[in-house]
Order: sequence, then C-alpha cells, then structure tokens
Amino acid sequence: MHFSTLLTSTLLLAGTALGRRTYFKRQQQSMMVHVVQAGGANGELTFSPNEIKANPGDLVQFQFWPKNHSVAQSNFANPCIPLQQSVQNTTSAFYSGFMPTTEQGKLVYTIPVTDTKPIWFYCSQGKHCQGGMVGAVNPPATGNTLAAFVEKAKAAPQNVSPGQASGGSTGQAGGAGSTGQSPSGTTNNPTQAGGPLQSTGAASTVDAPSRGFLGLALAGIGAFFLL
Ligand SMILES: *[C@@H]1O[C@H](CO)[C@@H](O)[C@H](O)[C@H]1NC(C)=O
Ligand SMILES: *[C@@H]1O[C@H](CO)[C@@H](O)[C@H](O)[C@H]1NC(C)=O
Ligand SMILES: [Cu+2]
Repeated sequence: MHFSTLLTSTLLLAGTALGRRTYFKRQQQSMMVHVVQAGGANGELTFSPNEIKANPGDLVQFQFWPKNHSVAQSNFANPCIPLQQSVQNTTSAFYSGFMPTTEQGKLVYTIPVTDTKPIWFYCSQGKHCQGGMVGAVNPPATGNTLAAFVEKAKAAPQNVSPGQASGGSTGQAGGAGSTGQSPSGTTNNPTQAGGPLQSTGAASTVDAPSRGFLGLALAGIGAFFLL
C-alpha cells in the first residue's frame, strides 16, 4: 500500500513534469538509458555497442533482434557461465531468458547500473558466446579488458544458460519465450526495486519519439527506485 501510494505519487509527478521540459532535461543529464542491440538485421552474433560506459543510476536496455538471443551476466573469469554458477551465493545475477522474436524492437530487457564495477554479459544461445556475442558495462581499460574477455569467450569449453546444468547438453534452458527471471531472492518481480526491468511487446509499435519517451519513463522509474 505504501508502495502503491509512492508509485501513484511518482506517476503524478511524472505527469506534471510532462509539460516541464526543464525537468526532463535535468533527468536526461543525470540518468541515461544506454541502448544495446542484441543481434542484428543479418543475424550478427554481437551486442552493439559491446562496451558501455555508464554511471550508477543509469539503465542499460537490450533490444533483441531475431532470432532467439538472450543476455546473461557472467564474470571475467568465466565469460560463458552464469555468474551464479561461477560465484557461490550470488543472488543478483541477471538473465533475460531466451527472446525468440521475428521482429526487432519487440522484446527488450533492461538492467540497472548500481555501481562503477564492471558488469560482464553474454548471450547463452548455442555457441554465440564463443562467437563473440559478449559485452561489458564499464570494463577496465587495462588488465581485464573487454578484448581479453572476448578472447576468453572464444576459448570457452561450453556456453551455459542460467538454470541449465553445465557439463551436459541435455539441460533445459527454459521454455520458449520464457520471461526474464531475476535469480535474486528478494526481487522476484522483475519490475521491482533494483531488479531488472523487462517489458515485452511494449516497444513493438513505438516510433522514434515515443521510444524516447519510453526510455525516459523507464529512467524515471529507475530513478525513483534507485534513490
Ligand atoms: C554460501 O552460503 C552458505 C549457506 O548460507 C554458507 O554456508 C557458505 O559458507 C556460503 N559460501 C560462500 C562462499 O560465501
Ligand atoms: C530459443 O532457444 C532456446 C535455447 O536454445 C530453446 O530452448 C527455445 O526453444 C528457443 N525458442 C524458439 C521459439 O525457438
Ligand atoms: Cu545470441
């Protein structure tokens, strides 16, 4: 109830601010939505851009191209293994689930950036991780660089989806079109505080201007929860 009251206030505030360009300008400067294309028009096995420089409070939104990519969090040491399998007791690693789509822009998955530490990620489909479909938010410029991560990924013995047993090829990778899941024990609802925000379909029909607005709306929600 407290939550919904706050949410209502936020929406009212956002509504009021609609007519106040200065408010939005300020929001835009202090918080950014970094859009990353997952895949591409010609079946590229890439995240583009694959290196994102973001500040705490920013959001990174993955927009999925056909056919069936995913984005999962890993770490530098194990590029193609879910973070929660590499590091014991990890509860906050993100995973979009598989995003089967025939049309770009329909399926998006958004993660919050909460600090300045590197966030490593990969696509868990087939051998996409080995094929170069990896990326990072705020990778170091020296040492554990994105280039080194790409090289490590190339040599990875397997590409594992969260929830899939490593070492075997029979693991279930979640149903087709499975919705994003947050492994976090405290934020089961992906739209809640700090957890990954996901919207499917919402962006399907938006044109460029309203896509901008969607970004701002997301940023507003993110700002509210991250305060
Ligand atoms: C993981 O959690 C279990 C149960 O709380 C604990 O016994 C174990 O020491 C933890 N492991 C690490 C590496 O923190
Ligand atoms: C997407 O890929 C996953 C993993 O390979 C697979 O289990 C799922 O069936 C695929 N979905 C579609 C609609 O092709
Ligand atoms: Cu992929």
